[in-house]
Amino acid sequence: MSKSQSFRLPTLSTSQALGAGLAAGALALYVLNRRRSTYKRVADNIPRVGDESDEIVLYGFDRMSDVVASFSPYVSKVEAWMRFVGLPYTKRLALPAQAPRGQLPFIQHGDNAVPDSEFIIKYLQRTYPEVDKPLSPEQEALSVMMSHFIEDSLYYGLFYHRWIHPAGWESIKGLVLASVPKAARIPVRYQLQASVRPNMVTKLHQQGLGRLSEADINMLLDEKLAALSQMLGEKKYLLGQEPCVADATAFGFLDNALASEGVNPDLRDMLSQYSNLVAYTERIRAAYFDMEMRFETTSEE
Ligand SMILES: N[C@@H](CCC(=O)N[C@@H](CS)C(=O)NCC(=O)O)C(=O)O
Repeated sequence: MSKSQSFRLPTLSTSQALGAGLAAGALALYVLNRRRSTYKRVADNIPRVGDESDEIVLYGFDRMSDVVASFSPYVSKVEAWMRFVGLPYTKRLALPAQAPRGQLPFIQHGDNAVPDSEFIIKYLQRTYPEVDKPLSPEQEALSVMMSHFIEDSLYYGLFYHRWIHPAGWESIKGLVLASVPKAARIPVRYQLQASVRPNMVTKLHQQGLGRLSEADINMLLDEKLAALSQMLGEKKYLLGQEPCVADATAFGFLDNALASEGVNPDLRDMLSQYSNLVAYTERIRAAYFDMEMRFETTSEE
């Protein structure tokens, strides 16, 4: 065969090339979407109100160490709020896969399973309207804004130090492994390494913070801690003498971050500069978490 007769790719017209490109793109999108279809929108509404005679059972992670309410700041938030208003509950240990929408916390109240800290608190406020002290419309607005500032913004700086920063990751991994039975450590270690950590990295990347340098992440985090510290000032709670939902949120996240273990020391140093936030967290812990009698923790069904 002479060189001039050797195999040559057939040439495509511009419209054929465009069509083939579009078809390949559509196929790639279809395959990617199928692979990422873990996101499920649930059609049913979360229950809004229950029967006040039912027992409240809170499902969440266990305590992270002897001083911290839970591995999950959202679980601590719900626990703190129920303790602020004096609602007795039983806490049972659970994993996210057991939750109605795959996340902890959730409560079981009679026939109602209620997920998501925000929905749980609203549901309990409606079911037990007498327990919570009413706030003025302006205070209510401030409480909503501060809660979301903490959960949706400040949280991601803390998240970086817990899950992404190498020192934080080593500590949290050790704590998680120490909290599971010995026989489960090898599969849990594998799960942490192969799935949990990569998911955390992706989550922070998609949120945006994961694309910044550590110095930039710390600068933003420090600014937010300073803002929260200013909002608290010398007051007992964020809105004055009585704790509100925003205090439950602040406690959940600060307590989790101030844990003596499982925390990157750089973060603890940053937090310790805000002495009013540290004292506030310790005050809430002492006032509401040092008594266990009415708040039974059990891992049994
Ligand atoms: N918006 C939810 C967030 C709860 C949440 O992120 N829970 C985490 C534990 S801290 C979880 O269960 N994650 C498992 C997952 O998302 O797969 C709430 O306020 O309760």
